[in-house]
Amino acid sequence: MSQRTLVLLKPDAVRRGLIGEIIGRVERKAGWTVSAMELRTLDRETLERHYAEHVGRPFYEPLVEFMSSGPSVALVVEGERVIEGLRALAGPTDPIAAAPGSIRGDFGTIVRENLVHASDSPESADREIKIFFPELG
Ligand code: RTP
Ligand code: MG
Repeated sequence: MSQRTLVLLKPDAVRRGLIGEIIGRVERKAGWTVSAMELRTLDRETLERHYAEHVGRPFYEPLVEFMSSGPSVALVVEGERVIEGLRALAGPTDPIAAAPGSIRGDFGTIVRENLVHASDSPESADREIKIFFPELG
């Protein structure tokens, strides 16, 4: 089933010059295409919507500080089972637990600075795409 997912290349990925490397991995998957893309520094309001489920948790403030510390790249990727596929390509949240071959396993350092975000369900994907690309609603 063809799906859409919202991917963020977080500020650590942009700072470390990994935009091409990460998008290359996405594009090499047969049948997946990038259908929207924008580079911008995310503001608090956008992050509060995006990370609504985490507001009030101990890691929320440091997460927002990090996520607004420089530009991110927001992407919509389309393709067959792309939601599950991009979570697998990213690897587990904690890079220490992420296997080599995954983006977080190959490049991750600490849990907060884990390079990428990918929507975790079709409902999240719809919600998050509206935040970053309202014109795609
Ligand atoms: P994401 O939402 O960014 O795709 O990551 P995820 O689903 O793998 O992880 P999630 O639990 O949604 O956490 C969101 C982001 O918050 C940071 N985090 N820090 N204990 C901590 O310090 C901690 N836990 C989570 C990470 O940047 C994580 O990706
Ligand atoms: Mg998440």
